[in-house]
Amino acid sequence: MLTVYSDRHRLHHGHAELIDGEMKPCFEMPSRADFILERVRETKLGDVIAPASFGLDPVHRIHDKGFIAFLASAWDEWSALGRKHDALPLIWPVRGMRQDRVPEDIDGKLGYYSMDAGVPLTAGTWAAVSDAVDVALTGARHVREGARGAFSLCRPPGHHAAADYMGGYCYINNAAVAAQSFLDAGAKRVAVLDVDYHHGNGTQSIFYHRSDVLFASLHGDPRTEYPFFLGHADETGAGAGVGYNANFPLQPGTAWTDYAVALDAACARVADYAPDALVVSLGVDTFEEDPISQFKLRSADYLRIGEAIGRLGKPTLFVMEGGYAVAAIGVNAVNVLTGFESI
Ligand code: Q9C
Ligand code: ZN
Repeated sequence: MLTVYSDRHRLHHGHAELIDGEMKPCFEMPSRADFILERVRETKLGDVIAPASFGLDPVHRIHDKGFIAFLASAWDEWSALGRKHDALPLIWPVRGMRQDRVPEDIDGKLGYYSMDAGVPLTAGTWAAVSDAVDVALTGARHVREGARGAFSLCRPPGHHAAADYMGGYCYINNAAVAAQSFLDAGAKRVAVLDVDYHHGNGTQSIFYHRSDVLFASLHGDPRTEYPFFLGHADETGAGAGVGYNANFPLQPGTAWTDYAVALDAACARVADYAPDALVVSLGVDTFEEDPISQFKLRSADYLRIGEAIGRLGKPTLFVMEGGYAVAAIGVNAVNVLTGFESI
């Protein structure tokens, strides 16, 4: 299987995040991609290529133009004030506050265009996130051209980013942009299967009112897990999208036996939908040693996930999302891909 990778991911390296009441080094760090790439090479998964440039048109098919312009200029606006640390939001327009006026000040814009403070903007963030979406689009093109599968080694991840906000380490929704690119090239239906530990609130919200993208997700139950405010089982789509959103919230401590039942159910939904292409939001933060997550999957279980996806028999693009047990992230992510290829 081909891997698409850009070294420019390392231009994004946030300094610290707020966790358990302390500023700690960001869990979403450049070495994550390094370990995955190393494992891709070690296992001889296939060629590794650099992304092509697609420009912003495919990004604007999913994201608000004002939001993307904000991502591109935020660091300059922040650093022009003489600020040296990462840009971080500190106020949000919650219940009853105005959502219809975009502030002119950078502190206001940071809050307007974010859902949490897990998204440091640095001097290199825009370069990294704009390359990550090209990584996703290049993998999608490869699948459109006939590959059975491709791996877009995106960093930073994307599934928490919605049309007009960032959050949860995510800026541009790489998987959603890739899914749309299949539709724009003639696909009638695309499924997104999200196996990251966290609910893909961004992807869900982007496609919630649409029937041309099925979103199916397995994740920690939002009653007790981030992102808390989306990801419940009763979210099944709205308007034209009714019936095209499927959430499988799972309890803390979930190990393979229970996970496999939900995975089979999610895969059955994908199979029923009969998509022309499948995008997998591939997070491996379901691992038992993940430092911020509560599932108990083991490395060998990722082979089984890949096999289940392979049995769907669809042209499949894997888009890297989360996974913070850095030493094991390469083995776990590549196990999904080799499991897929074994079918
Ligand atoms: N107590 C992705 O996996 N913070 N994002 C969680 C844990 C945010 C994860 C706090 C986690 C975001 C792509
Ligand atoms: Zn995650």
